[in-house]
Amino acid sequence: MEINSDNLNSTMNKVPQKQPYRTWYHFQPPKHWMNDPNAPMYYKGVYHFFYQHNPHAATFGEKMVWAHSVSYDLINWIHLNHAIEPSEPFDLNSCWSGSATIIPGKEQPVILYSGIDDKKHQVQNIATPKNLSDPFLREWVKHPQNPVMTPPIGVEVDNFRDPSTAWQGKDGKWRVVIGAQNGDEGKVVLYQSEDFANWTVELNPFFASDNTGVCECPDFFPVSINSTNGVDTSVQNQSVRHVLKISYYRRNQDYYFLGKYDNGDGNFIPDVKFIGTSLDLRFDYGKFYASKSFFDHAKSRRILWAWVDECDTRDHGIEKGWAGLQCIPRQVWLDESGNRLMQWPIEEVEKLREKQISIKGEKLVGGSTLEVSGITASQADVEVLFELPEVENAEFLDESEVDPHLLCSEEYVSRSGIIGPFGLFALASEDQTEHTAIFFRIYKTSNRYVCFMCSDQSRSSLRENLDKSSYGTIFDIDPNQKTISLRSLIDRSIIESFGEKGKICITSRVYPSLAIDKDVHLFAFNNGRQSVVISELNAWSMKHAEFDQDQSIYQQ
Ligand code: DQQ
Repeated sequence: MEINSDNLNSTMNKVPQKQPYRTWYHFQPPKHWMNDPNAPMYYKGVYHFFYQHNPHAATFGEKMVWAHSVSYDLINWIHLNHAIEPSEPFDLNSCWSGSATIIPGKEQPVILYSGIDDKKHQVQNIATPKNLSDPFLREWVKHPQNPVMTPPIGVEVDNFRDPSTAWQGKDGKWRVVIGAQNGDEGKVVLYQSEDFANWTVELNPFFASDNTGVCECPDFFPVSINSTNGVDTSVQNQSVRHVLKISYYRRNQDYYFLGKYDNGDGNFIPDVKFIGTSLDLRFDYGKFYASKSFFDHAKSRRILWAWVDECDTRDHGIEKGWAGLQCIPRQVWLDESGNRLMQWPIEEVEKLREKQISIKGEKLVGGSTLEVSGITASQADVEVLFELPEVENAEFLDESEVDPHLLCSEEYVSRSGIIGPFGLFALASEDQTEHTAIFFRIYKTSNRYVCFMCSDQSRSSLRENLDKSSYGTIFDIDPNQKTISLRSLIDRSIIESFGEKGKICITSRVYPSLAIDKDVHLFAFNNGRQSVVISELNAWSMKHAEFDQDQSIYQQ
């Protein structure tokens, strides 16, 4: 088939023309369903991103493939042919999630992925690039020894999946963790190998928790204690701590555990156990699942991706012709306190910033709103620093009676407190009947000061039949704290918000009916009784990222 700009576009755009919810700079496939990020990696100057994809519909499929895209900057992408598709007895019923490991010395990327085999058992397989001199690594070859791992004793045959990036211990052996379940116990199992092809399972689970369902997509990586730089997955020394991330199937949420990884006995000792309350650490308190990180050695940073699902109905997904997208890749590092991770959108996203507006020293008295005009509010990057009144004046909160998620629900944003709620109304209609409120409210408890951060979607759309849950969490603040910061990446149906320079992240998916395209507005607001000051607000319209299709896709 000869390619020209007309038929390229018509082939790409089988989705309906009017697409108010399709994102401009968040990664999406040209059409149909996507979920987990798979095997993100940087290899010889190119970023590779694979993802779970149903190439036939905007719904999860019975034969999932690994779609593949490449980029030079993690923001503009070229979509390639599928890298891995069901074809062999060991993956005939789907190619599910997995990760990449770059073998040092040989400098060869190896993918470990889960196959759903001809008996519908979950097994682990290897794929390697066919031609290392192709900079885009378009073709992948399945290993002759596949499957290289089958469900071990004590693991259900249909709950054994999602190999992590492997790491090399001080003894030179490779190790990898796999998500699993047995009855009520969700677990992460550890395998070891000397040659990356022959793997043996460790009898004791690497990690286990009750009543969480399968521990999907485990991710295990070191973080520097003294630097925001990332480190390679195999690094083990006194200057790092380790992070184990689990995607808990029953909760549909990602949790992470900081801890000590001692290669002497091969155990990971998390600082705390999973307790199932708001005290458990999460990358993101909103819509964010199956995340996966990789070490970007080009810029010495660790980057995190995650699947951001729809909150709309399945039928609307089918009507739109697509479902699912990815968060903007985030740099992740250990907070100075050593007790939590910080996240920030990669700096490359700022290349999309254009028209900028700034507000400085604007007082927001209780009950006021201020329109932030002059930018394209449907696709924007907004950074705001609020100056707080004395936090000593904050109202009292009895923590034993509060669940942050419940408190952040519908009426909370309009209920006036002393300090807050204050923040942004994003993707708002002119009359504010539709808006998503991202906001803070300060309290004092019996022994400390805390801040609530919420993303309230209850007024995000006049449409019914949407999941309009609100998300929120609580974090400590310094009694001498004078300011608090918020950044929101707004992109038509997604708002990713970063509170306190990336300490707390909340992602929302919303589908306004009035606030679309040119009718989208952005406001700052304060519903607290005490005034807060916008010390500084900078907002930019965001350009469209480029999502191109590799022409070789059409040469078949
Ligand atoms: N999605 C994949 C599985 C994984 C789940 C299938 C997590 O491998 O456990 O698409 O979203």
